[in-house]
Amino acid sequence: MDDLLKLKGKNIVVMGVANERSIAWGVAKSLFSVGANVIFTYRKERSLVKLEKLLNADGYEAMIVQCDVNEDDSIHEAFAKIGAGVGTIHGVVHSLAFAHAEDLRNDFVETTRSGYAFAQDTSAYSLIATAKEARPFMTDGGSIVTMSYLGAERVLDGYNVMGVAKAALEASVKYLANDLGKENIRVNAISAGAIRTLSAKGVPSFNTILSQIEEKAPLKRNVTQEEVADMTLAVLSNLSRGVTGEVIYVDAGYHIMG
Ligand code: NAP
Ligand code: 1JT
Repeated sequence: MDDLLKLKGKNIVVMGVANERSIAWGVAKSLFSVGANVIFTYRKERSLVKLEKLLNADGYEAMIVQCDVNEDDSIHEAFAKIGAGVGTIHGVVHSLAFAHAEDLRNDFVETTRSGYAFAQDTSAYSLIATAKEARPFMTDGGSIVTMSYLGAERVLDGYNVMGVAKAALEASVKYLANDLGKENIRVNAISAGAIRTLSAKGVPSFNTILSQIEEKAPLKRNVTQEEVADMTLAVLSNLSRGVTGEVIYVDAGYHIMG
């Protein structure tokens, strides 16, 4: 299996571990299990502390670099450090998003100019900036994967400005895939089902969302961090070498329902 994946010893950058529930941590665990060399980026010091604890507990070693995707210099410096450390980057997992709480609480029509710009900057533009900085080190080709959500294409109560940012993110995946395809760099999104992570914590209706999915999804359940992580592994791996510009759903089939 490891031979089919061709991820052993590959340098994969994972962005967006805040704690053990983060989708990015699930991806990192799957990557460690197939012998990849994982490089982490984090923003808050609190995330660094959590990440170091998680790595120590499982006996993993990894390079860790700070990166605030709201700052061009921070992204540039992070990838310069990673490039200097590992030489070639084979994959990037962009697993981060942010919006102001009031923009998820209020009606969408109340979205402010600054709240809109902030959600777009953090959650969609950050993929473009990341791809631009990773590209010089992706000299063997590779795979860039981001995390999206169904709110990109359907109106889901409360997702609001994040839905519009995810729509921009999914469109950016296609434009990036077109630009970078000639360098054999693939760019895809995973549209994950709802998972109780730190991001979901501030969402008051999250329990209702999870039970609606359980009732309606073809698989009659919600998805797990591990299921999203394993599909991410497939998209990073040689098994998906013919796939780019795609949005792949890991949502127990929920999105097909009317
Ligand atoms: P999470 O654990 O809260 O992860 C979100 C990450 O975003 C955190 O590590 C956070 O880092 C990072 N982040 C936010 N602003 C940043 C910035 N300016 N610079 C760098 N990092 C920043 O939640 P998650 O659910 O795993 O989210 C990961 C991705 O999955 C997001 O794109 C989310 O939209 C997507 N997704 C989640 C679900 C779900 O139901 N959970 C469903 C579909 C898609 P700090 O804490 O250090 O700031
Ligand atoms: C953010 C938050 C990005 C929550 C997110 C997210 N991507 C997925 N979720 C979980 C979620 C949230 C809502 C929802 C369904 C799933 C919160 C902080 C900003 C970034 O409603 C249908 C609101």
